[in-house]
Amino acid sequence: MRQRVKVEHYDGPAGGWGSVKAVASILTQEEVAILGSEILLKQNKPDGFMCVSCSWAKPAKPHPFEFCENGAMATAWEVTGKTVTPDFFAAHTLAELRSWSDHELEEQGRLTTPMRYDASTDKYVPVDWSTAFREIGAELSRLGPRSVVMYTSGRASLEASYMYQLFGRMYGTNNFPDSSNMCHETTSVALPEVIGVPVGTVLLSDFEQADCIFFFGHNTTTNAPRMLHPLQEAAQRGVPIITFNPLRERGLERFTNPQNPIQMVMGGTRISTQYHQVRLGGDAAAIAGICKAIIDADDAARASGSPRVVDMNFIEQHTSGFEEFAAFCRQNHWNELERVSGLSRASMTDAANVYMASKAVIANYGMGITQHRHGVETVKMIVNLLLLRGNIGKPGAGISPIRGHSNVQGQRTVGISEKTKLVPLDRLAELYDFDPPRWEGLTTVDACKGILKGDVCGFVSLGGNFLRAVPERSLMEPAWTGLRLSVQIATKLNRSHIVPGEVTYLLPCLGRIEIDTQASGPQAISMEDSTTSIHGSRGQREPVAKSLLSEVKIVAELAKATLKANPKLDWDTWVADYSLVRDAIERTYPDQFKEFNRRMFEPGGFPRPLGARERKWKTPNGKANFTVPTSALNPPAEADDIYELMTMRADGQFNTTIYNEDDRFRGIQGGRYVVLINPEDMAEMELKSGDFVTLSTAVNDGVDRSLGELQVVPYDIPRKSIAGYYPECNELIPLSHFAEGSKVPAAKSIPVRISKDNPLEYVEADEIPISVT
Ligand SMILES: Nc1nc2c(c(=O)[nH]1)N[C@H]1C(S)=C(S)[C@@H](COP(=O)(O)OP(=O)(O)OC[C@H]3O[C@@H](n4cnc5c(=O)[nH]c(N)nc54)[C@H](O)[C@@H]3O)O[C@H]1N2
Ligand SMILES: Nc1nc2c(c(=O)[nH]1)N[C@H]1C(S)=C(S)[C@@H](COP(=O)(O)OP(=O)(O)OC[C@H]3O[C@@H](n4cnc5c(=O)[nH]c(N)nc54)[C@H](O)[C@@H]3O)O[C@H]1N2
Ligand SMILES: [Mo]
Repeated sequence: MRQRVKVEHYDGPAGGWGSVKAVASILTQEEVAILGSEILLKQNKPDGFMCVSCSWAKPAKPHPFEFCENGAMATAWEVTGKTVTPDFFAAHTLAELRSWSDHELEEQGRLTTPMRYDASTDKYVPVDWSTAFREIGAELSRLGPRSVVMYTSGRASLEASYMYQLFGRMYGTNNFPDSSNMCHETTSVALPEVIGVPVGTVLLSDFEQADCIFFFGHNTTTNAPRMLHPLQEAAQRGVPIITFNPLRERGLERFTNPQNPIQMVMGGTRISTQYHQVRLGGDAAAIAGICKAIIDADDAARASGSPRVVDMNFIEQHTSGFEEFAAFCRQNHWNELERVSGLSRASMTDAANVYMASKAVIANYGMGITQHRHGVETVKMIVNLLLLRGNIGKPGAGISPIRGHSNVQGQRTVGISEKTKLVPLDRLAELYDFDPPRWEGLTTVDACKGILKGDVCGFVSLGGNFLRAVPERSLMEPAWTGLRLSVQIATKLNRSHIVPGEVTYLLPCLGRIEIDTQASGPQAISMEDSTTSIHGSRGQREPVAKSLLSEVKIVAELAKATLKANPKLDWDTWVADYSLVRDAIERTYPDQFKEFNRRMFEPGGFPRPLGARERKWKTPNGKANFTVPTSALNPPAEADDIYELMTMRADGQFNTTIYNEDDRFRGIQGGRYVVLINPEDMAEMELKSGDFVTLSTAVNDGVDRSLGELQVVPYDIPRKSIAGYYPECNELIPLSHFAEGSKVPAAKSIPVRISKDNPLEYVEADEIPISVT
């Protein structure tokens, strides 16, 4: 029996009084009212700590409160006074804990003590650190390195990540999937082929110079709220902001800066000047339409002898493939582009007209692009659009993939990758005198396949909640118990910890906001934001428990317990002084991390050099490449009864961490088992608001995937597109359903059928006052 969810239309802007109230309430909930608010003043400041929530850039001149509602929630969640002690584990079997919700598990507080699973009682029992390291080392030594996966979630520092990948490579594995494999890997695969870098090209300063900004598939409102500040400034300068999203996301419509009293009274700034509610997966077609309008205008200009619309100087000097792409644009038919994008020709032409009138354009995008079967080609379509008018490698312009986790991009930079070509293996071999493995490692999807087949026997997790974040839950959870070894390095209890393997350890670590004291004194760590800028971060708070170790220390001890001694590398001196790890990173990547230790606290961070930013294209042909999509532009399903489901984040969550059950800006409160459907589709299916339905995945591969008791919420969403929440809906995603080329699970386009449940009993949600009207 599920609690009935409360649905009310939210009319307020993003930010505003609602944000202030939400911050106050999370500080109270996590029992950090006084301390927490002091801590918040240090958030994202050059002398403070870098937020543990999103990866958005940190300005050189921060606001007095350089944090957002969601960043404050993430901070409170980490510095909470609540703790999970051995008594807690003595009181609950894992079977019992598996019946708890994601929220209930993490809400218990911070993990404090290393624990080992005891199968005879089905409980975790305390273990001392040295025994844990010794036993894990022995297990790893027995397992073949190819059968071990070393996962990373994008929060660990550059220092811990560099050491982790070095440990793994010395052990003999390249199996380094990380959360990026479920996230922006699509970007990391698409961009190198077309512009020669795996990351975005914009800097924060470009937002001040742009005269047009595009947004594809990102919910900035909750997932990178601080980005609303530069957007608001741009909007106030009159910069057109053109958004493509099936949902009308609040922050991309209106934003009130909660730090500005006048705005708080006046009601905020309009953000998007055009808002196009594209069909799920319809972006490639929408961009093809915009490009068609541009090429048509350019053809007309050429015919009449007027100045060209496309930037021919740039195209001739810097690119390849323009003529083929232009031919592709001419040959597409408007009625087909309209059908596939779900937009009118007029909408696509409106966007094209603004684009053509602009001199410096930024294109931002998020999971609404990367988590689709054709995600790689859609990213390349965004690049095509930018290249037409030379909008890469000049001030105010560029491509801006908005990364997820606060250091996910940086981890890839320092060698966490299953793709050997992205890692300087020769350099590592030379520096540390060993033979790194040369075979390609496992992606997240391949790691899951290996676990299902029994080829993967050991799983080490540096943070994250792998089992809850991946597709195919109904097969993955039973298979997980077949692991010989599961080692979970974590701050908070989650589902991946309570589905045990044969030998299972739960190792609690310091969070980024905590003071990390080693032999040489308190240590700083570093990370890279979405705009390739590197920032130092210093812990501010005494650790919640004395027994916690830092991630750097845990990785070093695991390495020492597993590997033979290496005269070129002394793990203990690195642990004693993290600046030595940064020196090692600099030696490995001398161009990227020049004078790392000296520069790491520069206000605004120091940007890594990036070829594409200087129009140096490190592609095989030395050019920026226009590409023609090889697949059809992702047309909708033929069958009438198949809907496309996207699984998305709510306001009250950070990935699998569920702070609360509300999605404030979408007006949904008190529950997450909902499905958002267009009212006309509802009428056709004879569904009423509040009915309960079951979704079943429409893939015929012999596996039955369905999820019932989802409450129907009528919503302004294109027809045949529906929406539910991640991670609740993850069991509907087949493992084989991923982006071609990048293997990112296609979590935004799951083909499903909808059937009505029998009338259910339900309870009303508690009366929760709606925060802003
Ligand atoms: N507070 C908070 N911050 C976070 C996170 C969090 O969970 N909470 N997660 C972090 C992480 S790891 C990541 S990767 C990012 C995720 O941030 P987002 O990239 O915003 O991810 P989602 O919330 O999944 O939302 C995807 C957005 O894409 C839209 N969308 C879905 N399908 C399509 C489509 O086909 N076309 C278009 N144009 N739009 C589409 C959805 O309506 C939604 O607005 O945020 C990071 N920041
Ligand atoms: N259906 C669907 N599935 C998705 C997505 C989607 O949009 N839809 N999004 C995908 C995306 S973009 C991502 S990035 C992945 C996220 O996948 P993960 O990164 O694996 O998951 P998180 O929920 O971010 O991990 C939360 C856990 O990290 C641990 N943790 C937090 N801070 C620290 C720390 O400082 N150190 C350590 N060691 N541990 C810490 C805590 O124990 C917490 O429970 O999920 C993916 N899965
Ligand atoms: Mo992500």
